[in-house]
Amino acid sequence: MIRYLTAGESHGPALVGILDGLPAGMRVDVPAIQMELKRRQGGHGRGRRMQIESDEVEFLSGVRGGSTLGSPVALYLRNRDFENVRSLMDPMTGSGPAITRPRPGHADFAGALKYRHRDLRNVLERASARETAMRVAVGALCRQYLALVGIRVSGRVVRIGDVAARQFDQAPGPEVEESPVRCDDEAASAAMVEAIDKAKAAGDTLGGAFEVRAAGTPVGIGGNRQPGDRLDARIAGALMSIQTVKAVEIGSGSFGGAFVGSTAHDTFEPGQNGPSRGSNRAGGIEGGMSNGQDVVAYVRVKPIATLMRPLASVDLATGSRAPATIVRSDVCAVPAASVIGEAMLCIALAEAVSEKYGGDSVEELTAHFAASERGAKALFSVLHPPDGNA
Ligand code: EPS
Repeated sequence: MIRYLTAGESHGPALVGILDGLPAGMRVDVPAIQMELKRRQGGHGRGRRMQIESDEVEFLSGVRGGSTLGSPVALYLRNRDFENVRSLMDPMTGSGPAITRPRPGHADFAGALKYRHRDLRNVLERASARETAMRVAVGALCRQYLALVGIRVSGRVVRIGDVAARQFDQAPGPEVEESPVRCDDEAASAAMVEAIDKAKAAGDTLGGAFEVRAAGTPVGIGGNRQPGDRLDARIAGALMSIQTVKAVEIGSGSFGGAFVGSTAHDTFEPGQNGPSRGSNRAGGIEGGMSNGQDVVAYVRVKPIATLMRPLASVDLATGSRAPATIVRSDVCAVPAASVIGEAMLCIALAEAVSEKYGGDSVEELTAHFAASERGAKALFSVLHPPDGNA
C-alpha cells in the first residue's frame, strides 16, 4: 500500500519526503521529476522567491542504479533561500523579531493558539505552500507508477479571478505548457495575465479554479465497502489538502448546473466494445469506484492571504488594531496549484491502485493488472460477444 509523508519549513534547510510502498524494479525517470518541479515553479503571478529557488531532487534511499528497491524512497529538496535567512531559521540557533500580526485567511492565528507560539513565524513556515514542492516530487514518482497501468494525469487552469475559460471535454494539449497561466483557452489566458497584473498593481491577490484529469483509469479503482474506500472521497481529500483549496467537485454533474436527474447522469448506449457513454458528468466515478471514463475533478482556490495592501488585523502582542503582517509572497498561484493538483491526483490514485493490484515488484503489479483486466472483460457477454468484437 502506497503512503507518503513530507517534512520541512519554507525557509528551513530543506524539504524531505518519504514515499513507501512503490514496487521494486521501477525505473526512476529523474528528468521527468525535474520537469514537474519546473512546471510548479512557473506561472504568471509568482513572487521573487521563485527566482531564488531552482528545485532539484536528490534521492537518499530506496533507489539503486536508477531503479526502486521496494524499500521506502526518501527524497530531498534543498531550500536555497535558507542561506539568505540562516540567522532566522537555523534549526539550532535561529531567532529574530517575532511576527505578531496574523493574516486573515492564513494559518497564523489558529496555529499560534494551537501550538502556543508567540512568534507566528513558527506557524507560517510549515503552513507555507513551499511544502508542495515535495508533494510534486512524490507525485512525479507516483505518476511513473501509474503509467505502469496506463493512467495519464493532466491539468489545466479554468478560472482566475473573474476570467473563466471555455470548458473542454478532453484532456488538454501542449497549449497548456505554452500558456503563462496554464490555460488552453488562448483568449482567456491573455485576459487572466491582465487580471493578475491589475491585482498586483492594486496590492491585491487572485484565486481561481483548475481541472485535473486521469485518462486511462481502469474500472474498479477505489471501492464502496467502507466510506473511506471511496475513490471520490480520497481524491477530494487529497486535493482539499492543498494550501488555498476551498472546494473540490468530481465531474460536472453539479458544476455545470445540472441539478435535474434527467440531465445530470451519463446514459448507456450499446457500443462496439460493450456499453458506451455519450458524456462524463460523473467524472469517471460511480459508487466510489472508477468506471473506466476519465476521472475528472474541478478544484476552487481562494486568493492568497498575504496582501501587499494588508487586511485589518490585531497585534497579538498588544491587543491593538494593526494591519496584517506583510511578507514577500505571490499575487496568484493558481497555475502552480494546478500542477500540485495533478501531483495530488497521482498520489491518491497510486494509493488506490496499489491497494487493488498490490505487488512487491513491477512484474507482480503488471501481472495482477493484466489478470484483472482479462477477468473484467470475460465477465459479461455484452463486453465479450461471441462474434469476437470486444
Ligand atoms: C508562500 C509565500 C512565498 C511563496 C511560497 C509560498 O514564499 P516567500 O515568503 O519565501 O516569498 O513563494 O511558495 C514557495 C516558496 C514555493 O516554492 O512555491 C506562502 O506563504 O505560502
